[in-house]
Amino acid sequence: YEIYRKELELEGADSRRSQGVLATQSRLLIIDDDPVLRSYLLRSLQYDGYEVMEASDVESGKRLLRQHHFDLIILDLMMYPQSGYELFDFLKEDPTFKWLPLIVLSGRGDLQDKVQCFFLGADDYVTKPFQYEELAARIYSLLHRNKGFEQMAFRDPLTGVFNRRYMDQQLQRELQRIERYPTPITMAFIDIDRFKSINDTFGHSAGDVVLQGLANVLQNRMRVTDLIARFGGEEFVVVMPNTTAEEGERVLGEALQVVRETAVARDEVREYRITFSAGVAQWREGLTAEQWIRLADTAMYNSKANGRNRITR
Ligand code: GH3
Ligand code: MG
Ligand code: MG
Ligand code: MG
Repeated sequence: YEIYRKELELEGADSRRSQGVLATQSRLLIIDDDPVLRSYLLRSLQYDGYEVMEASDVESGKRLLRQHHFDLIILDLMMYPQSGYELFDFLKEDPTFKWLPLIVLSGRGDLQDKVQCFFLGADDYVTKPFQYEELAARIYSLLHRNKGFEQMAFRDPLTGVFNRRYMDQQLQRELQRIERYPTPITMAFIDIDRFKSINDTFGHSAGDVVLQGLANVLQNRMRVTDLIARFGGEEFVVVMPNTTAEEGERVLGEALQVVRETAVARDEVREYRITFSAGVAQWREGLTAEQWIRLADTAMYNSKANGRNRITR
């Protein structure tokens, strides 16, 4: 193949910077029968920060897809014994792969192939010989857009923290991880005190501002590895990996102290002050996600019963 690659010194530095975080968070799969092209692409993409795996035929591509999570596929069409076309049905039939971004990278450039691939589910089509910079930019664009969709699907639109659906999904993953690598993990269930009176006194949109303000405080106080989700109306859940109940209680106590001492939110008219009640529960062997949540929720109710504005373990 005739492949051009400009030296990555000037423009390359720029594109690497913008790909940066996205690349280090993304795993790509190359399915192509040409070993020279594969190793060239593999090295280039790795250089740009991506994690990359390769397959030389459709069957081993499917195997990798079942074993690992991928963020994008680069697929050749002309391969032996099965052509790249054989992968489309496989992808379409499985809900986990259905929306996986797919770029066809093919030596066949005729209109019919292009049109067919797009209707079969490809997101982009690049013909060989190709320029690496263009392929990399197309990869970036697809991943970037997908990330935006993920944000919309997994985030609570009002506060920007994760939604309950995402939290449920992550809890399952965390519990699987802990079975293999046992470490303490603690959950906090947080409920704003007398929130209804904020709505009743100042209006529903003031209540919304307060919810955003509390979400901000939580995001500032927690570690990046902690998962913060809006569980329901004025209830938040924080999942803290590598954290015991004692540590979790202390962290939540510090957050509550900040909330008490400062206004969590302000609008044109006033500043809003609140407190919350929280329950903290460390996961222990045998607990399902639902049971674990119930423990934290029960501890939260004890905080309410004992006068609110406190943390219970
Ligand atoms: P407690 O201290 O016992 O928790 O009292 P509370 O008033 O916080 O509890 P309650 O469950 O009675 O009230 C929760 C209120 O949260 C009721 C509902 O109107 C309000 N709420 C739920 N979701 C939203 C929302 O998205 N925006 C606003 N502004 N209010 C919400
Ligand atoms: Mg080929
Ligand atoms: Mg509530
Ligand atoms: Mg409440």
